[in-house]
Amino acid sequence: MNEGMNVARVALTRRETFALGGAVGAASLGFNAEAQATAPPEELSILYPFESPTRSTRDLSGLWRFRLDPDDVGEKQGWQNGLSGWRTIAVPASWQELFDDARNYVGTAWYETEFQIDPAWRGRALRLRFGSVVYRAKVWLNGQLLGEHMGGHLPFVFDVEQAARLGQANRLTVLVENKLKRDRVPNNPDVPSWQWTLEEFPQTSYDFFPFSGIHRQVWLCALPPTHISDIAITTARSGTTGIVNVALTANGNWSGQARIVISGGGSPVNAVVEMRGGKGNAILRVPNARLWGPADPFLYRLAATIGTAAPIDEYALDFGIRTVEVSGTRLLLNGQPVQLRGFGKHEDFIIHGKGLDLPVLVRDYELLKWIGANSFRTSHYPYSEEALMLADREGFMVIAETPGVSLTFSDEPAIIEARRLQLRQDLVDMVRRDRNRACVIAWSIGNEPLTKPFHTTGSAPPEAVPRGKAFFDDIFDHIHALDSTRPATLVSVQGGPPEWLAKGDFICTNSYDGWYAVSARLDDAAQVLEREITALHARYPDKPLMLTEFGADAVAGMHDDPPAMWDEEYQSEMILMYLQFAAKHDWVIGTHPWAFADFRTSQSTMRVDALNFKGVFTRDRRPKLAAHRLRDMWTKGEKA
Ligand code: GCB
Repeated sequence: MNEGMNVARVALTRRETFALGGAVGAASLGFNAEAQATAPPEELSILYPFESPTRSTRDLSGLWRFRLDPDDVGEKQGWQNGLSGWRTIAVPASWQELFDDARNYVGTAWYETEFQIDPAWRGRALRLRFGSVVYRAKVWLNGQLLGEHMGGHLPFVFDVEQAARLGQANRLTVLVENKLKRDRVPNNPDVPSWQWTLEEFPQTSYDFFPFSGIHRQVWLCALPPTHISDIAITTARSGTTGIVNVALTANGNWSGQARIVISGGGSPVNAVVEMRGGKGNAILRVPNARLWGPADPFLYRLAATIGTAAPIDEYALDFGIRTVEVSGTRLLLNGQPVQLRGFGKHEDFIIHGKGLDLPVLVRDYELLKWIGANSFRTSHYPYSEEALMLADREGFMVIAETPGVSLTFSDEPAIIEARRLQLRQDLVDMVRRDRNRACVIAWSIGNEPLTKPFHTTGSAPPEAVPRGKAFFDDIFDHIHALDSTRPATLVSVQGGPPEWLAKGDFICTNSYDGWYAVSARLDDAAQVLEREITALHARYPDKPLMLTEFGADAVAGMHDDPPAMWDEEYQSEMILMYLQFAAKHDWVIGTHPWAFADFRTSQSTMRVDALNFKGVFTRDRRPKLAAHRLRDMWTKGEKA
């Protein structure tokens, strides 16, 4: 197969919706009319690469070769055929925290590694699965182009059967590029209209560092040629019985018998599924179901097998039985009202940047339990699959957010359309990846959209508000169509156009009275807060409201009395002020102080040491005063 054909095949596979519809997709993926005319092949499976008796997987993480390409000459010079002048990098990790000369670099970089493939894998479906590459990835195996992927934080897969060499060394090359552009999600302004007092370096439209690189594992997977390619589990209750609805997909339009076994509770529950054209459904009833929730995050195991006599493929995963719904101004888990207590977080840590860091993950959940939190939001992008698996086990209720942070609506329609197509594809991938997680109790389609980039001069065009409304109405329709079993929301910013929230199932707002507004005067801030949030509630009186962000920067170790901005006492007082507000209103369904821990952001006059200090833990996870105060309240079960 020649290189051109490979591009079309794989790119269509993963990005078909996005690419066929959009200027960005078509241009960036190098489509031609011929490629579009062929029928798109089947979507490759993005199921997490668990092993089973029929499946083998290898994590290719480790020490790779790395080279910056600031002039974008690598491809022309054939770096995909062998990288010279390289240094060593760790995968997964962000390059900015590793190399001083790349500290603020967001352009093109090349990665290369070599690995062997077991000759016994001949005849199996070979897949290469990337957990997250930020932002654009172009991938070659043994010099053969496999395809491209746009967008960070979500997995993508290539079929490598043609390019792989079994029993020999294989060279994997990845071009990674994270230029901050207007037509991406998140978008960045490339206009030189920054307010001089608010200049940032690197200039982003959002407040976290644009970490770049291969951020999660790269897996090589060997599957049976006919395999289970997707499983969608939804759960309901009828009395004490758990109703488990399973939709099974197999590749190649396979028809035949499948079996599902749910175990882990009392006696196993079985179903036989007749698959037709690659699809099959079963409804299983689990008597006396042990419902998943923060107090008892019980997980069942679902094992699916296709094939009648000898199994053709087996795949198993853990899942929880639970219901989640919005009822009036309440959020109900298993029919009972819940209050969400926790934080907005970041995937961010010293040296690793946004690279998957399992010890930090375990530590963070330990601290969430210590402080009495029951929930968090994956601000401002989808977190690793491991983060959600562990949240399932530990019983944290998660609001899972897209990478749609600080989207703006002052650009020309074609640019906004490119973002809409990217965000729609992100939603498809996020829902496919995470829908079986009990911990995901809601989707957030984005955080703090604005009519124009926050730090720029000039005003937004009058069309910005209606454009944003059409955009978010469409995205809400899309998420509701993809998953009708979870509420969806959009996290607004203090004063953001409230009409953009109209189709959300609950209202989320970030508010910084006492910090960015009414600075230093907490008594006055409390009144403004009361006025603003009750006005937002009055606009949507039939929906619950959640305070998804509020807080103050505090430099650990800085103290004063009376409290003053930047000291630990002030941060603590400001957070308590918001909790007191929440306690007065039964339509407030949750409070997530911003943020869990201090995190890296761009350099600016607003951010000492290029860190956002609103964490109640430091970046290395030591508690500030606010963490102790929250623990006092939350572990006593006070509404907050
Ligand atoms: C916000 C953003 C968050 C920022 C925070 C802040 O509203 O959602 O990403 O980090 O404010 O500290 O300014």
